[in-house]
Amino acid sequence: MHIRVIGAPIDLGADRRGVDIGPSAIRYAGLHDHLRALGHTVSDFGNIHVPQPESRPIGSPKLKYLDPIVEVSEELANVVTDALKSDQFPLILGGDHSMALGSISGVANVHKNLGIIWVDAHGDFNIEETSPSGNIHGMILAALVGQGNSRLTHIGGWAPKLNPENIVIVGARDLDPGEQELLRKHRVHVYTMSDVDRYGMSNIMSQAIEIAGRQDQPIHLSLDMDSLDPREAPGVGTPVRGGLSYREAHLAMEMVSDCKHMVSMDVVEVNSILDRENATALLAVELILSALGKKIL
Ligand code: Z70
Ligand code: MN
Ligand code: MN
Ligand code: MN
Repeated sequence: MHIRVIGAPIDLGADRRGVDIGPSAIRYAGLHDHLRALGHTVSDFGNIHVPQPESRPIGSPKLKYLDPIVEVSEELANVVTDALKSDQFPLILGGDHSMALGSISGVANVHKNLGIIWVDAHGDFNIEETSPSGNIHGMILAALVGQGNSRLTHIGGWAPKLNPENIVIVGARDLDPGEQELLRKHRVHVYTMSDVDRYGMSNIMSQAIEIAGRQDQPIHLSLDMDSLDPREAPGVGTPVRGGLSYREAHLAMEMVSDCKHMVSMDVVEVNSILDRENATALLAVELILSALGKKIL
C-alpha cells in the first residue's frame, strides 16, 4: 500500500496546549522507517498550515476558534481527497480531534456510505448547546452527521458527511449529559468501557467492524490516544482513568487491519508537553503499525 502521511498540527479545538507538536513527535518516533519495514511505500505531505491560537481571536466562547478551524478543515479535506484520488492511503496525524472534521470530510468526498470506528474516551458528539467547554474537538462527530453549527456541518459546502448508524464509538467513559441524549437520539453505536469489560475487546471489535463495514462499506478509523488508559498514554490533553489496555488497543487495531475495509486513518491528541519521553507518540506508532498490517508471526 502507498501511505500518504499528512500532519495536522491543530490545537485550536482544545484547551490544553501541546498537541500541535503531535505530528512531529509521531514522526520522531520512527513512523516512516517502521511503515517501510512493513513493506509499504510512504510519502509525506508535510504539515498543513494551522494558525497559532495567539494570532487569531477566540470568537464565541461557545465555539472557540470557529473561523480558523473551518479554514483548516477545508484545506485538510482537500489534501485528503487528493491523496485518495491518487490511490494513496491517507494517514493523518493530529493535532487535537477537531482535525477529523477535515480528514473525514475529505474521505466522504470520495467514499459515500463511509463507516467510522471512533476509538475514544469521549463521544465528541456535543453541539454548541450541550458542550460544557465550547471546545470544538468535542463536537466533531455531531458536526459530521449534520448536527450543530452550520459552518462546521458544511465543510466543502455539503452535509451531512455521515449517517449516524454507520458510526461506532469504542472505549467511551466520559460523556456529557446533553451529549448522551444526542447519541441516543441519533442511534450512534457506542461501546463503553463497561461493554469492553463485559464482552471483551474481541467481541466488541467484531461487532464494530460488522456495523461500520456492513455491505462492504469502507471504514475510516479515528484513534484518539486518550482512549488508552493514562498509564499507557500519559501524553494526552484529557486523560480519563479506566481506559483501554495496551493489549486491548493492539487487538482493536489488528482486527481493523484484518477486516480489509479501512481506507484512511487518523491518530490524534498526542500532547508532547504532557508526555513522558515521547512514550505516547511511540505507542501511537506501534498502534498505527498494528492497524496497517503488522503481525507478530
Ligand atoms: C468534553 C467536551 C474531548 C477529546 C476531550 C471533552 C471532549 N466532552 N474530546 N478530548 N478528544 O468538552 O466536549
Ligand atoms: Mn476525541
Ligand atoms: Mn478523547
Ligand atoms: Mn465485507
